[in-house]
Amino acid sequence: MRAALVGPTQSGKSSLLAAVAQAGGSHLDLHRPGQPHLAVVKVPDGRLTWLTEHYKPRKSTPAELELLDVPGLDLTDEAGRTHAKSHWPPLRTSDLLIFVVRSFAAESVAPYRGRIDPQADLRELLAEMNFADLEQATTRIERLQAALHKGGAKEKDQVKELELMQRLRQALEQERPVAQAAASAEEAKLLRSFAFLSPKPALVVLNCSEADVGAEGPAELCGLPCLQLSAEIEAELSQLPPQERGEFMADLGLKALARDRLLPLCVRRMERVTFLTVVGEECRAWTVPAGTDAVTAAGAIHSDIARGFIRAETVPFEDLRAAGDMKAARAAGEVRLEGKNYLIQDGDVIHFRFNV
Ligand SMILES: Nc1nc2c(ncn2[C@@H]2O[C@H](COP(=O)(O)OP(=O)(O)OP(=O)(O)O)[C@@H](O)[C@H]2O)c(=O)[nH]1
Ligand SMILES: [Mg+2]
Repeated sequence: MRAALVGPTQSGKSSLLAAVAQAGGSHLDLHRPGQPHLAVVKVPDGRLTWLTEHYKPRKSTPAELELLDVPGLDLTDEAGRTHAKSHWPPLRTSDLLIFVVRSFAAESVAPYRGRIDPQADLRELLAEMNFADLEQATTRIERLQAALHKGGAKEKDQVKELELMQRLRQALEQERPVAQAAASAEEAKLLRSFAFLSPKPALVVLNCSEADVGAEGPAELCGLPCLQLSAEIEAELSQLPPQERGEFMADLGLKALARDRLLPLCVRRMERVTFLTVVGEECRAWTVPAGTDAVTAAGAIHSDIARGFIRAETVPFEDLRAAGDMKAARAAGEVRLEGKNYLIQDGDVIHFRFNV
């Protein structure tokens, strides 16, 4: 799971990355020559916390998420835009884009384009993603046309792909969703293989000034879910010992840290579900794409468990908590025996039975 922080210059991306990583005690890698900063962060999950307190295992392993901090995009001139393109590859390999725009004003931090307008900044970023896809599609169309001109054994496939790319280009020009260009599941798969930017799941962080901390902020910006927070305040909070954070947060009217608000939302936006396991001395949270079946989920743990799959003993976390423990949940008939084709639901606590 990988998410990338993307935004105009000086919007607060690096401050946010540092805050989220430090608050969770995660490693922050700022020295990756030629590559964006990276933090591998632990996704906070109250269900895992409950299981850990209940079972007291030696090890408690949360799901992890890679956060990339891409250098700010300066799209105000051609040189900036050319440079911005060098950042597309890490965005293409990300599963989620987090657009960071600012509404804070500070004399020492020059605003992008000389004005504070987060909505306009976001519109510009979205248009740039669309434009990057348009360029990619156009390049592909030109290559296919050149190849068709020469003829060859792959001609039939190339004609089909050309038609798809032309439909795609039309969709992008009309600002329609990329997925609409695909006429079949096969075409949808081919489109996905190009890792276009505009169809990626996304959310917005609105980096606000200190005065707005604790206020709700808009729920959406340009149709994307939006979290309002102050990267600077969060960075300060993350440097405090955890036991001292509560008082400061109460003063600021903050109910939760950026880390606790942002990371679970990232997982949801990536359309992934979390299941939990308690095996031996370890409680662990795993995430898989929504719609994953039990045998595939078992394979995410170990290929042997998928190969020797017998059944998945499954109980929804809330039912387990209500029952008090596994024994009581079993007695109440809450623990189901599911087969290979069962689709994993968010919050399932699963014990895989297998035989190899
Ligand atoms: N007042 C205020 N300043 C902030 C806030 N967030 C970041 N800053 C300051 O703004 C400057 C830029 O912050 P960064 O986190 O480096 O921004 P960035 O988006 O990573 O910048 P680039 O990578 O250069 O695009 C720093 O001096 C921060 O201290 C905020 O919420 N309030
Ligand atoms: Mg930065």
